[in-house]
Amino acid sequence: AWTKHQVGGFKDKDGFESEVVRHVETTLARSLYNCDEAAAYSATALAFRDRLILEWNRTQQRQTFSDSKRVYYLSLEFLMGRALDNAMLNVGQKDLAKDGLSDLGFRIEDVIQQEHDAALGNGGLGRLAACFLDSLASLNYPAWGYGLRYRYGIFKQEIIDGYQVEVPDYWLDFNPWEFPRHDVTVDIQFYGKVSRETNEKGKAISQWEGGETVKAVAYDVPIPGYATPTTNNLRLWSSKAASGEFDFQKFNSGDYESSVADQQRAETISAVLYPNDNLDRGKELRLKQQYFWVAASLYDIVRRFKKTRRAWKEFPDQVAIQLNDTHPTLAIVELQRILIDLEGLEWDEAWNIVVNTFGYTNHTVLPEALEKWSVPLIENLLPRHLQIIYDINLYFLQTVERQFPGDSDLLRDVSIVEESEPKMIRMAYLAIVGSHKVNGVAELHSELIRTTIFKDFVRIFGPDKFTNVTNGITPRRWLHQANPRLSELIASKTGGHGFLKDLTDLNKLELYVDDKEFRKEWAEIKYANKVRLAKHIKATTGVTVNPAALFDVQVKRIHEYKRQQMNIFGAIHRYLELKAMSPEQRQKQMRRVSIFGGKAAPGYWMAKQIIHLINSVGAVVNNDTDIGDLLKVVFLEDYNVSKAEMIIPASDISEHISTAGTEASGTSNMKFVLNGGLIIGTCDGANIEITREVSQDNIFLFGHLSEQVDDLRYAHQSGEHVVDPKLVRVFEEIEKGTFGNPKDFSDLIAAVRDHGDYYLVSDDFSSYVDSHTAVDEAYRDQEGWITKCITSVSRMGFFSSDRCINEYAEGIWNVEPLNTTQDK
Ligand code: 26M
Repeated sequence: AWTKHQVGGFKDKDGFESEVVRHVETTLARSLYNCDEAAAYSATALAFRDRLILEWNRTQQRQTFSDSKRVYYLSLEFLMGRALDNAMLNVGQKDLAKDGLSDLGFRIEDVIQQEHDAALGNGGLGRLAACFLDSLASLNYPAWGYGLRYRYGIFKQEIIDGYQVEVPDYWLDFNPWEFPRHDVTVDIQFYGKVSRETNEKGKAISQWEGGETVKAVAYDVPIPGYATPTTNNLRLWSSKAASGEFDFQKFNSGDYESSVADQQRAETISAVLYPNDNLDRGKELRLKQQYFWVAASLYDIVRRFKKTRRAWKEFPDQVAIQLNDTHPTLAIVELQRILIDLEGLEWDEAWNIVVNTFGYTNHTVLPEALEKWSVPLIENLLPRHLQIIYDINLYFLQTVERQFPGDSDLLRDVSIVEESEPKMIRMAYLAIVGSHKVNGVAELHSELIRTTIFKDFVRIFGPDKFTNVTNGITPRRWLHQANPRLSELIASKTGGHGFLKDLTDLNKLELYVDDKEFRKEWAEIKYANKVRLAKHIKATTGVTVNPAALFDVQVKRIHEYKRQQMNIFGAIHRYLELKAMSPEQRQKQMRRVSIFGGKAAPGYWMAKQIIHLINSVGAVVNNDTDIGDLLKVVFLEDYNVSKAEMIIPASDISEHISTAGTEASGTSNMKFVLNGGLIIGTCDGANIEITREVSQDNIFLFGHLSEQVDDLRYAHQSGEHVVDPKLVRVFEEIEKGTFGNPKDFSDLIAAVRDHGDYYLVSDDFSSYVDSHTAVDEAYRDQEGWITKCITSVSRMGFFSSDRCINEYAEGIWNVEPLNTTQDK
């Protein structure tokens, strides 16, 4: 069995304190007298880091000696958030650290707050990767994450005069969680040209020559599992100028400037995370990032495989590579290139290895997010890869032609090369052809990819290649860490913290749903979480909110398909209804706080208008003395992982209201319910499976179904589009200037009224409003509400990312956990 001592934790509180003091005095070169909270954080982080390293090294040794198959999770995004709290909880020593820090004169909460989020991601896709790393380590899978070490993560959002302003996120000033591996580097080639030679055996050999070289340097981040010694590795690549003779001469001959310019150009590759979410812009630097990261990672993986001295055909028995969306699809081409050009394998043998190695996860059906790269761009940057892509396509289309003779429409439709001007490479198609499994991230989404965007590939490859793995979340961060009091309460009823390792244990709670004392504590915890959020709202926006009001939360990236515009139109509608009431009538209404948060991609005009409208409505409503605390509207600045940890446990109801068929899964929906909040949502993504688990009675569903969406859109385009009368009233009020200059919001209104209402805001508006009325009525019955919340939490076991990772391991990777009890 695992004990604290085994994971190399501190022997006792004194042991911890003396390590903190040592780091303050030596590593940080400060005296205890001028040790502020920032220094206390640094020293605590360094002390825990030292502990993690020992287990990390042991884990790597164990995995190497056991010779077992490893999983490599390739993701351009890892939205990790803070590491210290997580590390303390995972090694089971947060209480000890709390006492130790208190002896030194610090409150642990304040120390934790000093840490800068590691925000190397945009939203759901990046956070999913982070939850997966936690589960992989907690379940003892031999697994590595591979990503890019961006110098700037997702921008910080400031709200100035109601508008979003982007501020660069320079997060690397002090990062105790990474270890530079200056000895682990890979030279990455770009541009150049391909020459063909014939070798002694008369075989044609392609060689990629010339061009420029950039150096990839590895930075390793330890990933501790919960209550296990397993500490896996996240390897992030940083770009650097390759110091060749050429640069040296330049520098020596006094050509400093161009030498420095070369250096800067190289470093630009890993400089910044692209801030788009669900949008592809086809920029050359993005393609460079992708190849740089993929090539470095594959070189590393191949190098590790070669040390085993196995035959190449055993590669897929040792290596599983998962592609987090199409962003790493070039890995398929790169591995084929390594095998045929560098290792001398025959095409078919190599291709077999490639296909058996890769799995591809699709995260979106939105057409604007499906990656395509122009042929001239690839040809220039990666000339040999383009040739290989053409060959992959040729062989693929030949098999299609044999299977469906004469179906030239099909050939055109499934071709990896789109015959446009310029020609484009369809990355999703390349990923499908080069993988043995393709999965969607929730049942509806997986069904949609099988029947719409990838339907032709189901005909060609058969249905078994396409599968579903419904997303999940780590209960360690999203319950134990974010909501410690609720975690303790649950532990007290379910027989300890076992539910954090097997979340289906939550079902034991259903026995206590009528337990008075338990219900009271439950309600107190929710209230305390709301008080904490109310303080944050006051401190950051100046708005006073009543913690007894219903907290209605929508926090996620701002996107038209997620329909924050519908939410704010709904809030305006509520405001108008309240205004129209007599004071006596008003007194009977439920109090609401409408809470928004989320970043808009910097170039996304409509999303920025939505933010501005929310803030403009807040400015009016929050200062209307007729309304008081019956309605408040707030926009929380700079939504990120650590803010989510505070906001989610404080919600009564959260909004997951995407147009049916557009949100692949959603994962915050799971986090909210796990923390004792209810959901208002559409029949979309994982909402559907949440409903299956918690039952229809415990969720507020509304709106049209995904099957109806095409017909509705078609009707909008052909006939006159009639806007819902309540929405018309909302538009009138905006256009009257009630919320400031109506011109600022005219595009938001026009999208619904004049441009076909692509996201069906009007079609769903009345059922949305009705659903909110149902929420009010349900909340009026506080006892009934608490019953719904407890029942829902008890049924959330399915949504652990542990379940999800086990499904990948069994159905896609064919890997098993590694026993950790053997070693001394
Ligand atoms: C693409 C090209 C250039 C720059 C950026 C991108 C890009 C970045 C992120 C495209 C898509 C990105 O993320 C998509 C995403 O986050 N999808 C979400 O994935 C979650 C995890 O599976 C799901 O829960 C969400 O429903 C889905 O929207």
